[in-house]
Amino acid sequence: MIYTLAIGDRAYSSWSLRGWLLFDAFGLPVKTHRARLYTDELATILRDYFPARTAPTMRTPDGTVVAETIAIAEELATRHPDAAIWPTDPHARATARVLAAEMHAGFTALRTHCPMNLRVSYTDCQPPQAVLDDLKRLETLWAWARDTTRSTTQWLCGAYSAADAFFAPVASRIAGYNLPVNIDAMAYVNAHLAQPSFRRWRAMGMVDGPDQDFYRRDYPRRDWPGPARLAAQATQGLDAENTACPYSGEPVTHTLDLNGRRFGFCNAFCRDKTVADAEAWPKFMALYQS
Ligand SMILES: N[C@@H](CCC(=O)N[C@@H](CS)C(=O)NCC(=O)O)C(=O)O
Repeated sequence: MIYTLAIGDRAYSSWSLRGWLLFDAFGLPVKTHRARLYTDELATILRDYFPARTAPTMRTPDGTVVAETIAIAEELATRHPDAAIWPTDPHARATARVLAAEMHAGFTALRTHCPMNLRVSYTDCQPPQAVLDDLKRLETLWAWARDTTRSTTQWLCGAYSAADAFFAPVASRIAGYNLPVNIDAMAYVNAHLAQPSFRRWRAMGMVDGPDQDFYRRDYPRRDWPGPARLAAQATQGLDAENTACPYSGEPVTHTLDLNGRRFGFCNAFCRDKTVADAEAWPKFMALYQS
């Protein structure tokens, strides 16, 4: 038995991203059950997670249901102290908890005006003053955290912690909506865009179902400002360099081309998430570089 996690569309469900990062970024295995938001899928999946009503909700290996992302963080941290989900230093840990709690409860203007959409980036979203105020508060909080914990990493409280996982969707909004923040805050945003677990989630989000109309905006667009993807392309045919899928070991049924070479996978989703961002997937990169 391992953990299971009910999630929404990866491109749009910011709380699901936070919940999943609490596993993937800390080396904890989890099986996801993905529901499409604005359909009855989530309610259907959550019948097995009573009394939860939102994504993410986890079920622990012993069957305990835990909804609310901050509760998931606390429960995983208690059950897996070696994963260092919170910083081990008491001052840094308390600081990280303050940050996660304020993120959990606040930044309503930013969240409302700029709903997370990992599939696009805009040049300008005409942020109202309330959004600019939220951004100033983020600059203040992030600078304070780095200062008070004397963080020497790119993260807020030393090593990547739950506080950073909680801000990953905000970082993606600042990047996606081209929101104005100071140079230190932008460096923190860029650290998130390059963080391996975030890249994996976004790669899956790029191919995880059709676009949702609710998130569509008519702002002018630009390229995603994160690390550039390798120029992989989905293709037909099964004559790949590998006969076994790099992820599952199962026989190849779907292929991609990359730099004149062809690689195979055992299903369309694993092929397509690799096309979306090949460098996000260590098992594929080991094959590519072999
Ligand atoms: N306070 C909750 C918020 C979770 C939440 O609002 N999740 C959204 C998806 S991002 C959801 O489940 N929406 C479906 C609904 O509300 O019916 C948490 O911390 O996990």
